[in-house]
Amino acid sequence: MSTLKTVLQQKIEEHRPRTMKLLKEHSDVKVGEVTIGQAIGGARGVRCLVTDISYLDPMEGIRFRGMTIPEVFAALPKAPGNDYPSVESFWYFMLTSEIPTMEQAEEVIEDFKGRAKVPEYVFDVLRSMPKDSHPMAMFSAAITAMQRESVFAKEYREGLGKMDLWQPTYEDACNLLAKLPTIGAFIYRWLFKDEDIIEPDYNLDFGGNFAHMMGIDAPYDDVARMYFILHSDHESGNASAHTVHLVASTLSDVYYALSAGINALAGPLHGLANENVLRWTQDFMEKLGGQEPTPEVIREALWATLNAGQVVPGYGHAVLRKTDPRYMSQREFCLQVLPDYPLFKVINAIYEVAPDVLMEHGKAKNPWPNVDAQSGVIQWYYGVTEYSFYTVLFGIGRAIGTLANATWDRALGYPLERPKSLTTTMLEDIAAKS
Ligand code: HAX
Repeated sequence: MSTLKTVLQQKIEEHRPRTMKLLKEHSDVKVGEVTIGQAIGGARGVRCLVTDISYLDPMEGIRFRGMTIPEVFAALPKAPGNDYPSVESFWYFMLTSEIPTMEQAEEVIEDFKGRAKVPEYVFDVLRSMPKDSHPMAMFSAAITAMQRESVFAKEYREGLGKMDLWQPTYEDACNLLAKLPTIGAFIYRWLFKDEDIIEPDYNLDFGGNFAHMMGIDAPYDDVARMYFILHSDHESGNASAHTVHLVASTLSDVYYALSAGINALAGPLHGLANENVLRWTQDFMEKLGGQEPTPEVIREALWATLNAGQVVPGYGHAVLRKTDPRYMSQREFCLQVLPDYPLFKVINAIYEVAPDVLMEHGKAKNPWPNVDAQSGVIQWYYGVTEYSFYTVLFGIGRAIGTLANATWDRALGYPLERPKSLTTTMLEDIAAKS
């Protein structure tokens, strides 16, 4: 067994008694109460999910395994010449909460190379889809198509017991994750580069191979590592993570569960916001026709969007109440690498104005930018200007967190998710008695 799987098994065995004790001795202890506003309003703030892999504080932002984004980037091992850690070392960390040594990270990189080959039929499925298919529909279809590869589905059919289900889930998770860069890059080259596919180079790590198959030189490999890690996880309640958790709780394997999560990510209120930020900004710049994007002109454009009943993409959040540290991390990258890039300047100029406009508008509880407001600029700078592809990049990253969570869900024997619904009349009765 690999070092990662052995350490994971130890961690699981240490953790299980904690969950069992809580369930056995404290099942009736209340964590909170649900209001009528929450029942109708998308369960905002209802505390009914458990994960130890990441936690989102409204004011501080995300912590992965207890560490902030800068701490994670600083602590994980990096290959010589790279500024960002490998996705594989991050995968080790997310699964085990331990910072791997360089050797342990290398072992995962080698392990992934053996799992990375995408079956030929997946490309046939993608090639058969119309060229105006959205890249996210293609990404989701490719993942679903591979369900026949599931070790979990096979071993479950053969009668594997509940407490061992994490093992084939782990195998599926590694097999699936290792293939995603190839699938993503294939979709990109197929749709946008005249089908000029670049074969994988299995000497490279996850991020390096992705950059190679995209056909983009260094430092895009580091950009890819940064991007995938930043987008990996945002605790369990966001729509994509929650969807993966929900679907996997039926003991659907992670091929079904991740493709469902990708479908959730494809919504404009969620991951598609990164596409819409660029669409909005490009439309805006086109309308400017070379005119300087002064604060006044930006204000007008933002108000035009709000007055049309639309949301300003890239701003607001269901949990965060300050600027997203994932936004800040990417902004710092831009300030270092591309401070004078015109698109960055426009995005920055919007950042100077949009929070005030949203506060004046008075609806959004959080007027600050989220991860999606900044990510497209970096892609655009490196030549990935086809913004309908951006959410696929997010999806590859999001797979890391959701697949780690699905593995732990099975390890801890979490049951089928099944909240209870009430009727409107019941709520009216409850309200009348309050
Ligand atoms: N522009 C305009 N109005 C906004 C807004 C924005 N950026 N953000 C919130 N609002 C509005 C909501 O639409 C809502 O209006 P109604 O009362 O008319 O329904 C009101 O403000 C209150 O919403 P909220 O409580 O502040 O926010 P929610 O938890 O309901 O929604 C969203 C959170 C992220 C969906 C929301 O802020 C939004 O639509 N933002 C723009 C889209 C976006 O950037 N999404 C990506 C979020 C990050 C992410 O998940 N990435 O994948």
